[in-house]
Amino acid sequence: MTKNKIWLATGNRNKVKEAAEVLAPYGIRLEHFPLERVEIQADDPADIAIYSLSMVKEDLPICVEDAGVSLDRWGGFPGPYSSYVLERLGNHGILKLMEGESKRKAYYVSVIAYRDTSGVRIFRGVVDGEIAHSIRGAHGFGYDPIFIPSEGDGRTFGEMEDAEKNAISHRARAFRALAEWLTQI
Ligand code: ITT
Repeated sequence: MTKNKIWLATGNRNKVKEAAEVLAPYGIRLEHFPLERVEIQADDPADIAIYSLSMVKEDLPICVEDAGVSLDRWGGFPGPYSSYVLERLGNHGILKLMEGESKRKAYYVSVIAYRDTSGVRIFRGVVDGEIAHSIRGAHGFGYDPIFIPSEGDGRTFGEMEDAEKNAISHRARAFRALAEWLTQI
């Protein structure tokens, strides 16, 4: 059941761009399905993604991705509240709350809920890192200018080209897992 075209339902074009670049080498084309997601409140991003996916009634091979950043020092917050926190505080506000804090470990999580005629499947990706002391870089989106991946060279995702972020990002890992599953069956 190899698929060479799938849809990503999202209101965020950056996600589509990043995911499309990851899927292309597998011969899978990604189409944008514009959707302003209504997000339920849940601890597990898989539950949030599955709910959003259930709102899409079209009979297409389609997925929803729920992502977020979690800070160890804050017990995993904001996690599923990442959009809300970014909207209300912005990266400046987060840095202000983190002022003087030496424990800055964080991780990004991406969870994809994918549906086709065989049902719904979940794919996950994680990238570890830490919160920077200042906002750096104009690439990427969201939390990227304050997130320094552990596997990098000290730059934030905001300071990296798309391809560099895609080599190690949570989203790339989740979409590679999806692509491997799609091309193996
Ligand atoms: P959709 O819900 O429409 O897919 P969104 O941007 O709201 O788009 P999420 O709910 O998955 O997506 O993301 C939660 C927040 O985390 C949101 O503020 C994003 O900007 C941020 N975020 C997600 N992935 C990110 C990434 O790779 N880099 C930086 N910030 C990210």
